Amino acid sequence: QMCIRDSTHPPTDNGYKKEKDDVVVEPSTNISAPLGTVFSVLFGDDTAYLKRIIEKQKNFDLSELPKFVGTSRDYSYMNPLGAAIGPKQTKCYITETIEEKDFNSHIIVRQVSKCPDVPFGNNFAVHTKIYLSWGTNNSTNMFVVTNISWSSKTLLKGTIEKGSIDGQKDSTKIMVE
Ligand code: HC3
Repeated sequence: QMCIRDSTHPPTDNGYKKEKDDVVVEPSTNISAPLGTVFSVLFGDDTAYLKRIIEKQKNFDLSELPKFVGTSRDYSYMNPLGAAIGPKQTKCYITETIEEKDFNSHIIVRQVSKCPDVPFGNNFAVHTKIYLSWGTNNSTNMFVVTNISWSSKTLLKGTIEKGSIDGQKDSTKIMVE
C-alpha cells in the first residue's frame, strides 16, 4: 500500500521455487539500497561496478564486460583455485540470463559457468541463480542458489561440488560487501 506521505515499497516474495539438487549459497542478505539500485550495480549498463567486484574476488584476465543485449550476455575471467590438489587456476566462461525482471516484485538472474581447466571441466556446468526482492524500508533482499548439471558423472563429483559451493560462498560474500 502506498500513499503520498509514505513512499516505502512493501517487502516482496522472491519467486523462488525449489529445484532438485539446489544448494543454497546465500540464504538471505539484506542490502540497504532499493531493488533498482542493486540491479543497476550488478546487471546495469554501466559495468564498471561489476568489473570491480569481479576483480575484488581475485579473478583476473577479465574479458570485456558487455551490457545485456536483450536478456543475456557472456564474459570470461581466470579464477584462482586454492585447493591443495588440482590446477592453481581455471578459465571460467559465464553466461548470464535475466529470467524475470519486475521492479515492483523481484528479479531472477541465472549464471551458467563453464570452467574447462579443472578436472572433468568439460563434463559439468555450474548453474547459479541470484534472486533480488524488496526487503523492509526500501532495502533489497538477496538469495543465491546453485546446482551443477553433469553431462556425465565422474568420481570427482563430490569434490567438485564442494569446491564450487565453497568458492561461491566466498565470492558472494565479497559481492555483498
Ligand atoms: C571454479 C569453481 C566453479 C565455478 C565458480 C564460479 C565461477 C561460479 C559463478 C560465480 O558467480 C562465481 C564462481 C565462484 C567460484 C567458482 C568455483 C571455485 C571452484 C570451482 C571448481 C569447479 C572446483 C574444482 C576443485 C578441484 C579440486 C577439482 O580442482
